[in-house]
Amino acid sequence: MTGGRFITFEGGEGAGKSTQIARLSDRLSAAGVKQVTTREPGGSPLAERIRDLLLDPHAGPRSALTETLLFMAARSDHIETVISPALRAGTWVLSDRFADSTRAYQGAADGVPDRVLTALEGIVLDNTIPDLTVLLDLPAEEGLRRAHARAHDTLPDGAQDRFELRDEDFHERLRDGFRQIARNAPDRFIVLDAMQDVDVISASVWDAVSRRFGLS
Ligand code: T5A
Repeated sequence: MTGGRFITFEGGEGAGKSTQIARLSDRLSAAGVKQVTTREPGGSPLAERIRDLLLDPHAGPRSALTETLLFMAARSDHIETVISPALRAGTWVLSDRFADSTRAYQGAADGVPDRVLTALEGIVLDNTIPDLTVLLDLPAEEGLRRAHARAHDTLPDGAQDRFELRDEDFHERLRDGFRQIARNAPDRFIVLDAMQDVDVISASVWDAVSRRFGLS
């Protein structure tokens, strides 16, 4: 096997991506696979600064296109400085969100046309396509409940980011959007029911990863 493998996790708010990435990372380490865990928006120093701006609920109004361009700028730096160098060095990359999130949030849920996203992906991704994407699918209501509960546990003021504050219709469009994206790329995606127990989901993730990449 030459080069690293690129695995992304996608889903709505509170779907359990961070939880599952941590577990997969542990399993891969135990199997002797060198990997880095990263996230979007963010993952590099510049992209983390753009993340702060993107998630700030007080940053003021902006169009979905402007938001898309900011996500793409962060992604471009993340690819150039973190993802591509790691993959070239043979290190696997596990990313909490990637380009499918822009397709779902800014595209399906917020109306940025496919042709715009396709054009921007052509410029920014430079053929950096995940080898496998795990979609954690769950009802919007449950994901928001989990995200709110976690925020109250970890942040003094129970702060919510600007996407968590969007209405329920937005989150339903988002869920449908992710499912459609997965249907359009069945060879790349596995879709898991994120209402299941954490252990059941992590066993399914490991089964998919170990089969696809020939690990035991
Ligand atoms: N965004 C991002 C865009 O709009 N466009 C883009 O292009 C990109 C890249 C990022 C925001 O930016 C948007 C999407 C987001 O709104 P974020 O803070 O990174 O913001 O938010 P999320 O990616 O949604 O991350 P979260 O941390 O909120 O959710 P996770 O990682 O999916 O969930 P996790 O693992 O932290 O779990 C949440 C809670 O649920 C529990 C956990 O213990 C935790 O308390 N949990 C479960 N409970 C029951 N059963 C299970 N199976 C559970 N799994 C986890």
